[in-house]
Amino acid sequence: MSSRRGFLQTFLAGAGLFASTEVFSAQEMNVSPGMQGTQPKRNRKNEASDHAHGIPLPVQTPDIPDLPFRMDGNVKEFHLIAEPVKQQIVPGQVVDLWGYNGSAPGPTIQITQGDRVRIIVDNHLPEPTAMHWHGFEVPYDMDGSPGASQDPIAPGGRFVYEFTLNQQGTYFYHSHMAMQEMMGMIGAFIMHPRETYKPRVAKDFVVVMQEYAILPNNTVPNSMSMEFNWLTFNGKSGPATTPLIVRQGDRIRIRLINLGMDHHPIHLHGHQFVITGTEAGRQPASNWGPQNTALVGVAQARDLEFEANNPGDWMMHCHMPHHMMNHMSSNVGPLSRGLEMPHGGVAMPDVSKNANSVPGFPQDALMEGPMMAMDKMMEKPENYGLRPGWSGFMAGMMTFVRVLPPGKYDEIMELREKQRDKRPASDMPEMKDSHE
Ligand SMILES: [Cu+2]
Repeated sequence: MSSRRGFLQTFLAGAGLFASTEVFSAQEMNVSPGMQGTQPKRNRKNEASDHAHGIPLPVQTPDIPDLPFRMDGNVKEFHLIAEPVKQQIVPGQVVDLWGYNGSAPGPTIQITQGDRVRIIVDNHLPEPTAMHWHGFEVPYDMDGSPGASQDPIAPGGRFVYEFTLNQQGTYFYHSHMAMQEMMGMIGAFIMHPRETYKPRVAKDFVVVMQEYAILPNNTVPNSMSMEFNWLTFNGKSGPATTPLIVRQGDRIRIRLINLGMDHHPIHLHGHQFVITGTEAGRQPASNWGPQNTALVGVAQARDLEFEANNPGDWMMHCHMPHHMMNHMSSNVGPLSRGLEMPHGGVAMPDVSKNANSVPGFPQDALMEGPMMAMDKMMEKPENYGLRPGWSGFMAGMMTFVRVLPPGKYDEIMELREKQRDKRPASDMPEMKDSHE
């Protein structure tokens, strides 16, 4: 009966008729209590309404849902389930990760400074876990350090965390079992300030960075590896990352979060930005110097802000060369010359006749370019109007910040609205837009 209620609620939400802040816990969403790693049926309605109360401008996490909550008196109650997930990184590449509530990274949590928060954590993994609240000033017994502040949560077990949060900024939660981190177990935890930051921004985005080493014909990351071949923004690699859509002239915030083995220098084309916050919250304006590349170290966060005054489909990407590729393998060198493409195409029609006699060839010829383009498969409102063939040149930690003149911006927003009505709520990507 609860699942029917959930369906009805989803349906009504999709039709824009459901305005209550009450939402369903994962349990009410018909989650299997077993440990088979089944994903909860996600209640992916437009989460923006959940946050209308008390959060003037909720963040958007492209490709990742928000975690719903319910109010229990004055306590905001969330429910996280640690579990194996099947994550589609790009079309055709579904991998076995560990995450929360069906995704890796897990859903984004949003609260307001001063909130009393309860987070029920269920462990549906086959081994113990513990949830750490990274950088939170909470009582010691709520810290989630296994063996120190608490016993690990046994398989099938539960731990209920509860605390009052007086901080503000870009935070995250993650498993405090090291190898589980490398399987995907992190999620964004945004603490909105009591008083809105100034200058105000029109849009606020979250991008979580992760990396996996997955050998050909495998679906499970090798968590011991130091060489990664799948690099993701919010669980997707280019060209499957969903662009950030912004209106020309608006001030924009992008919150970058990194948990992995590598540091990521994130570069934005066409704009200078300032870093207004770190993993420890808002920084004083006296620290804000102009930059166009933010080095986000392991376990760090950086908030970027900029005036989106330069129209274009600007790339935003990690600048580590190996982090701008998909499925990187050793295909540089003589062995790869003249190989047939795996999807049946003829290799490299667009290289020079004497290519094979040039030392160092091939480098990017096999990995990038028109032959690798899959624009058609990437069709979604956010990609509408990109230059034909664009998808052949996006890989790894790459996305677009599309700074659009008002007319074009409105067009894409309309497309998103239409698609929101059409698609079943269960496979709707995050489509909320709080600008309007
Ligand atoms: Cu990187």
